[in-house]
Amino acid sequence: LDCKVRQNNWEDSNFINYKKMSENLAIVRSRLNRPLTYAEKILYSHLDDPHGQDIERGKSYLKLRPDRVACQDATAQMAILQFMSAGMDQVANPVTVHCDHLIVAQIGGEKDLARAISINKEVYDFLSSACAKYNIGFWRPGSGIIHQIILENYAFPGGLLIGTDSHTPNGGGLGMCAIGVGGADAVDVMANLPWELKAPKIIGVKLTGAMSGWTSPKDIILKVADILTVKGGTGAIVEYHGPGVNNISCTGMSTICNMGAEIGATTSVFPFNDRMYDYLAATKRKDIGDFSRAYAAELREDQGAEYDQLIEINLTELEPHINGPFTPDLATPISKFSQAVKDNGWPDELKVGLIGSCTNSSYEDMSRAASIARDAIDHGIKANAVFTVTPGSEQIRATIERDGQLQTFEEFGGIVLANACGPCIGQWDRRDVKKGEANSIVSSYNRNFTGRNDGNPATHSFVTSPDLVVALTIAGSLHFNPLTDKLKDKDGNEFMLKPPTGDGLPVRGYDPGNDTYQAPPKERASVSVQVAPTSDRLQILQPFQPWDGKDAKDIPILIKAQGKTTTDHISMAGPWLKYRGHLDNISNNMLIGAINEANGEANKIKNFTTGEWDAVPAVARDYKKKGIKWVVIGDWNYGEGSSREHAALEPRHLGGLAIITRSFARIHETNLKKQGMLPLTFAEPADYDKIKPDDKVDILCTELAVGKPVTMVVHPKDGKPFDVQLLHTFNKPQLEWFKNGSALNTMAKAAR
Ligand code: MIC
Ligand code: SF4
Repeated sequence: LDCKVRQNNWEDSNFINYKKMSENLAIVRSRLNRPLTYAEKILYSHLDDPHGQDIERGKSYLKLRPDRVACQDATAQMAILQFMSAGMDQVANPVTVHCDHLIVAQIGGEKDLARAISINKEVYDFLSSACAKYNIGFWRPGSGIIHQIILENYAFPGGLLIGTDSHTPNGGGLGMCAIGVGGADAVDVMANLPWELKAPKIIGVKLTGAMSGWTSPKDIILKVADILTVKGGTGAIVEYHGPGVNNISCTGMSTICNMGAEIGATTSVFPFNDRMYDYLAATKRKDIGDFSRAYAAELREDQGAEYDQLIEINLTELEPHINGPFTPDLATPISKFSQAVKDNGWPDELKVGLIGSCTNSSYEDMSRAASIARDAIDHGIKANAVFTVTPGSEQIRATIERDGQLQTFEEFGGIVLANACGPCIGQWDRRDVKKGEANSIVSSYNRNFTGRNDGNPATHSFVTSPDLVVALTIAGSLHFNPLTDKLKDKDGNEFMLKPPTGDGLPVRGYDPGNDTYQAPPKERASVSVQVAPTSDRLQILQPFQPWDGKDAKDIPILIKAQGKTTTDHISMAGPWLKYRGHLDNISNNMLIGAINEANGEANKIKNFTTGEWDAVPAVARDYKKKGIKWVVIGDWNYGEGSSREHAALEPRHLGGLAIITRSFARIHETNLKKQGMLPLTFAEPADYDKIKPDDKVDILCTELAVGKPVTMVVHPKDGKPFDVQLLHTFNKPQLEWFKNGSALNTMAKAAR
């Protein structure tokens, strides 16, 4: 373990430190004296203080030293703007930035990319110069989606990575603990502060048997989402193990870990095995594979390791699934899907099938999908719906172009889009249906919240494997089950599609394609980073005001949000992605998707000072101008979905004090704390129902103390005031964030 192996092929001076990790583990072992799960081993081997750290799953806050940080363009802008206010000359730990979210899908890869580069010039220039200045690796637009690039280049077994995107857990397919965070968390690591995480519980998923036919790795996570639901993974790491693991390709394991974000899990991870070794070798990192083999005993669970919850899935019996619409945990096995479509009145015609994205665009995915498309072409038929392909990276695109899958997709009638997020995040100039028209689309993506893909709340979006997307696209209907149903060939003869086949790794190796990486220059002092004061896309951040030290009395409820309130409802993506570097401008989307309990409508709330109904951001701005603080009331799992800290920065910027819910999604709760907001939960979840949208409340902030509830006095419009107890998860240092106005202010204070 003494030898020096580089973390990746791009950086000369960052090494994998298995020696240090095993020393740390030895210290923790002697203290805990029990078998450890693999996820625990990764975390505890990265402790800042293995001797002194409290370790209790679900309780203690761990202080960790991640190996790396990754940011995508839509979140990096805010992360870098915050880092700049810390006043350091370079990042203290390895960081990369990836341009993937800002490319709108319109006509096809090349043209869409060229247009994006010109429209987003200011932002790309900002990111590229900031990366050059602060010693950050920069992946230019066209390089691919962050998680795919991380898997191909940076992930390694046993490593700890944080990324400013909720699907960062994709790296778990290479045995890495890869965790999604908000930008402010990334800034801590960039500035060499330890990164804090509530010690997760560990959910074990034991896999037995082997998949065959139409079943694919995606079905494992679709099934797990069914079992655990969108909030079942909150505060936990999902750790896969058991004999079935060895039957899944490395990229297949990544698919499973990627979509673990949809159950709220902190991350998901697979133990190191030969499939990972093969992938490392295929991506020119055989030395890492060999090094991991030397350290292999620590790259899996100890015998007898205990899980907080255990799920078993027999892969031999697992059916293909389709999840949705509107929520990723509504799972239906393919054998029951047609009936479910009828029972629920979902539109049965399939309008668009979309494959690719960070979830499912491996060589294996593309090869299997192409085998199905080829089968159709051989029978003289093609796609019966619009069909799009988003390659996850330039390397994948170039390789499938060389090996012919890309041509098959085009022959099949498909459009190959840029190597980017595209329709997955509403970057889709969709023209085939009108807004408001009910219709169905099926993708191999991970999320399907209302309006996410095309901004049309009537679009029924389903997620499944690329295999089923292609099969349904051939049929053009949601009533088709390729396992049992026949299709008609060009002469009207019936035939059945052959189950998909495809290589896990390209036999001829990967083709790297165009060079899309910009390494930071050696001489960086002279690089200047420009933010024009007149820009509508970038804005230098101003520090938030510290807490005034008082209780908040008689303040309004800006909105009582009803039902699911995801980060897409709080800070919508799609067209708004363009303001991700400009806090004041993006604040105009604050909560515009949330449903107001008072009228069942989105973006229509009453301004109590005027009695007028208005848009949410407008009312918030009016309160702010009048010096009135406000709160939001929300339901379960508030802030589910994305890591975007804009969902926390916007309410802070527009004068909010507290967000009070039945429960929070992990990343969003931390984001709120970091920006100096109060995320509070009802001690009695039923109290949510007692609050009416036009009540006023007092928040007794002076009661705030670690482990103690906070009182909210509710003043109903008519009737007597009553008290409600609210809980919080602030620890002592985090309370300083609230008092100082933000984590960043706290950091600045410490530096003074
Ligand atoms: C998403 O899938 O929702 C995103 C867009 O990748 C987000 C990040 C963002 O909002 O910038 C995520 O998942 O964190
Ligand atoms: Fe991009 Fe979609 Fe993946 Fe998010 S889930 S990183 S938007 S491809």
